[in-house]
Amino acid sequence: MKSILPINLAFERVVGNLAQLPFDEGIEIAVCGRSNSGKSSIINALGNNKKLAKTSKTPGRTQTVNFFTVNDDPQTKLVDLPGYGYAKASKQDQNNWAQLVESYLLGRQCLKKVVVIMDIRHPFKEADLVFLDWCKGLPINIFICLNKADKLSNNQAGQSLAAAQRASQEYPEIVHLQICSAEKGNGLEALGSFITS
Ligand SMILES: Nc1nc2c(ncn2[C@@H]2O[C@H](COP(=O)(O)OP(=O)(O)O)[C@@H](O)[C@H]2O)c(=O)[nH]1
Ligand SMILES: [Mg+2]
Repeated sequence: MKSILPINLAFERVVGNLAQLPFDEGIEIAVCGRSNSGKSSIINALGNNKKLAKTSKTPGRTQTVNFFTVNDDPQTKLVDLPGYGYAKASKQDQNNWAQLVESYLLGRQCLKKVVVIMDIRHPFKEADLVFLDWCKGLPINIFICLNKADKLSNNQAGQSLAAAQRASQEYPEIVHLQICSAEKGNGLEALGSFITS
């Protein structure tokens, strides 16, 4: 079977607040997750381009939303939302994040799919639940990536997946949980089909 990867992801625009969002049209697929879970690394691995999104060892505080067109279709966009759950972020930064992301999620008609990146060693943390609770009842499908699987044995990864599956029962919008590694590249085909299908 022909691989679905890499996806052609082309940077389209960056916005710093909701007033700058493009028209609410076409299809948007949002990507979010706790800072340091590997969100940028996954986007770069999907696009096979290390320059698409900045990766870092220290969690950043960027509160911007980056748009990428998917496979040259100007009506289909991957939306890189700012990460959450960074313990050292100021209250002000956390409030700004919450306002931006919650308003985007709740107000966006063209948002059809959401990808949540979690570190497989720490899935479904409090900050993830806050985010998933906002998604409750929205007409979207959610795909969960349990990333950094290379840090665990297959057995440990399986246990983490089972625990994550139990936690996900609270969220009917979650359609798939996938063990993956941005570093090794495994598990990304399924994510690629979710994004492009
Ligand atoms: N071992 C391993 N490290 C990863 C993986 N994905 C990301 N990382 C590392 O985790 C750190 C944070 O990654 P980044 O993509 O910047 O996370 P973001 O804050 O969620 O965008 C970086 O040091 C990455 O190299 C993975 O699959 N395996
Ligand atoms: Mg990042």
